[in-house]
Amino acid sequence: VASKLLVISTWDTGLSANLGAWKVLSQGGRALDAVEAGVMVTEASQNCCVGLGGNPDREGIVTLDACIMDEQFNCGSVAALERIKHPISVARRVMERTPHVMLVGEGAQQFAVAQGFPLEPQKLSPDAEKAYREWLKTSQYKPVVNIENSGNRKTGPVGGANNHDTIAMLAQDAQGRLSGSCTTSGMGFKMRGRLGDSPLIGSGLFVDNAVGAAAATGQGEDVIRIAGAHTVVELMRQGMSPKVACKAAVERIAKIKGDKARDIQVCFIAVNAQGQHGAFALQKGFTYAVCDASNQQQLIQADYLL
Ligand code: SD4
Repeated sequence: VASKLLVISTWDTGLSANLGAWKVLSQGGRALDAVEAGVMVTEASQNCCVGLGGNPDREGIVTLDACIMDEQFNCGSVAALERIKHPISVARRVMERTPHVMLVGEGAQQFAVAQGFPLEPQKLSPDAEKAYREWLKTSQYKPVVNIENSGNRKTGPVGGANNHDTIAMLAQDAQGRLSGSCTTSGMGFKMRGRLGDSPLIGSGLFVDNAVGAAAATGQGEDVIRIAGAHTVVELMRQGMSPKVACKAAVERIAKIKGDKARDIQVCFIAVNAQGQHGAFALQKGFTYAVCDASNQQQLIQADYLL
């Protein structure tokens, strides 16, 4: 069976990221190169939840998390990385040029600089600066559901603007190779040192070429609790479709959270080895972007549980 060229990614800004990935895929490139190039588009944009334009931690410092995984279980990850524009590319270097899978904090930054990545100024974007000042007034840690698709960093969904994103991306190339990437500034105003699911292989991202690939976005703590992306892939291995597997993982989290499920958002996207894709979210408002030969620009409203 000829494999299906495909790239899918989270939230509305997945559309422009997918185009970046599609350039690679449509020229016969490798899925791994596509998922790196794709999310670099989002990392370079001024965005509330990805890259150096993202919201800072409670101390006012932007710390970035990213990971990448290919079709042969090679994987690389960086976490709590500061002042580097493209954490996804550093994650790939960790994968390809070190004996390790994960580098964090200062060590990750030293490695990035040694690899030739420029150290950017430690400075908040104007939007992040504003959001941080606003946050300091109450200093309350309260994640906003669907802030990624909101036009407003502070108050959450307002519809319309849709200019924010935390991005996870999955792709299949012409040779049937699956790869995935995930990159984020993490939950805004997190405790210093906090990591979410996004840099964790098996939680934010997992790829098993024989079965499929999955990735997560939303409240990282609750994705980690069930090793989310790995769970979705294992459910596909048991025969579930991508969407049904995503739904089962969301249901597992909802059951654990009980009444508190309404306070959070978690979302999964998945692709199987046959090139079928699907997604599911805990709450309304999660979108994912799909790009394939027939639909170069498709944004899908994911179904949800609550
Ligand atoms: C985190 N999962 O740091 C990330 C945040 C996210 O869309 O995905 N937001 O918990």
